[in-house]
Amino acid sequence: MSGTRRRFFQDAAIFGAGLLGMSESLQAQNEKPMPMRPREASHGAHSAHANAAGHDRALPMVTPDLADLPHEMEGGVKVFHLAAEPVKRKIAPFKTIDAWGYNGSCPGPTIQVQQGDRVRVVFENRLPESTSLHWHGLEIPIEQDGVPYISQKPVAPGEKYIYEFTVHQEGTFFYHAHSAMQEMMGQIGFFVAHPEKDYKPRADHDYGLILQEWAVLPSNTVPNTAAMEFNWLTFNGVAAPMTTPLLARLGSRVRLRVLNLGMDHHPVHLHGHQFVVTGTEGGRAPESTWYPMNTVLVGVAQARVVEFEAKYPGAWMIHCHLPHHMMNSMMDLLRDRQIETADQTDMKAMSQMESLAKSVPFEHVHHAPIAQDAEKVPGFPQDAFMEMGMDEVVEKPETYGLPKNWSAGMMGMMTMIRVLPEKEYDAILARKKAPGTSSEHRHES
Ligand SMILES: [Cu+2]
Repeated sequence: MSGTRRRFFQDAAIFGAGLLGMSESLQAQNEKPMPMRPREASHGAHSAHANAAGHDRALPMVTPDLADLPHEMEGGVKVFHLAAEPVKRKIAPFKTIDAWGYNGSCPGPTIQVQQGDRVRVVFENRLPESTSLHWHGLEIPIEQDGVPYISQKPVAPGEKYIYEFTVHQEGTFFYHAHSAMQEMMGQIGFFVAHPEKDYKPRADHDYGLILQEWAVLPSNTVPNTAAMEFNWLTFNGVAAPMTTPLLARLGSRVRLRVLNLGMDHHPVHLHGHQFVVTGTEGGRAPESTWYPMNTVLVGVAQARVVEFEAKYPGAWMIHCHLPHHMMNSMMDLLRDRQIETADQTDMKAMSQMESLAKSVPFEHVHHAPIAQDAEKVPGFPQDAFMEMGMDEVVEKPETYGLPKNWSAGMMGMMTMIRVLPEKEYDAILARKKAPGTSSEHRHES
C-alpha cells in the first residue's frame, strides 16, 4: 500500500470519528431551547449604532476578502481616488490569475457613502487601453454615466477623469467599466449608499459578496474573456476554501448583499435558515413584498439583499447552487490527465488520485474517505477528485474551531456564515485583533 493511499484510510478513520462526535453534539444542541438575543446594539463591537442626534445610523457593510476605499472630505464633498489597473489575484491557494481591477484589488475596493452625500471620484486609467466608470443604478446626470462616446470621451491610458454627483438614493449599487471584456477581466466594485435613517428592522451584521466567473485554462493566468464556459467561480475574488467565513452572533439579524456581474445567473442558497429579500439593485423593497425563501436567483447586473435572523448555531453554507459553480477547476491539478467516466481500473483511479495529491504544492492535503472497492463502481471517481482538505493553507481567525478537514467540502462560489454563541464569537474577534494567535498547528496526522 502506498503512502498516499495509507493516508487516505488514516484520514478516513479520523474523519469518521469526527463526524460521529459532531452529530452527537448537534443533537444535544437541538434539544436545548435556542437562546435569542433581540438586539446586538448593547454589545461592544456594534454599540456605535446611534449617532449623537439619536438617529439610527446604518452599520457599514463588510466585504470579506476586499477592502473599503477610504475618502477625504473637501468642502463637504466625499473625495475618493480610484485607479483602474492590472491586478494579480490569488483566487485559490494554487492559482493566481492576471485580472484587471482597481487600486490593486479585484474586485475593486468597496465604496460606502450616505444617502445625500456629494461624492467626487478622481479616476485614473492605468490600463493599456481606454476605459470609463459607470455607476450602475445611480440616478445621476448623464455626463456622469460613464458610457464611452455616449456620455463622455473614453478615458485614455494615463489620463484622469473626475466624476462628481449627489447620491439621493439608498441601496446596493456598483461601479464597473462599461466595456464587456473589461467587466469579464474583473472591473467591478460595490457602491453602497446607506440610508439617511437606518432600515427597520435594523441589522446587526451587513455583508457583501460579488459573484464572478473566470475562464482560465490550465497553466494559464490570463482569463479568456471571450469564452462561454467558466472553470473558476469566485466570491469577492476568491474561490472556496479561500473565502473568509462570515461571522454572526447567535440571535442577531444578518443582512447579506449579493451582486452579480458575470455571464451566468446564480441561485444563491443559504443553509439552515430562511431569509427575505429586502432589496434589489434598485434599493429597499417594501416589507409587504417580503416572503420566506432560502435560495435567491441573482441575475446578471442585479443585486439582491436578503436578511435573516441567525437563529441556529453552526457553520452554514452560503453558495451558488449550480453544480458546476460548486467546484474549482480540477483541470489545473489533473494537468494532462482526463476525468474518465468509463470503467476505471483500480490502478488507474488510484494513480490519478495520487498524482493529484502530489501535484498540490503544499503539505497536508486530506481526502475524503473512499470505499475499499470504489474502483469497481462504474462512474468512480467523481467528487473524490475534488475533496481535498487544505485547512492549514487557508487558516485565518474566522476559520478557528471549524471541524478538521472542513475545507474539503468548500469549492467554487461558496462561503459560510458561522452563527456563534457569545463566547465563541468573542474568541474569534479576539483572534482577529491579535494576529498570529490563529496559526497554532493543531494537526494530528
Ligand atoms: Cu452560479
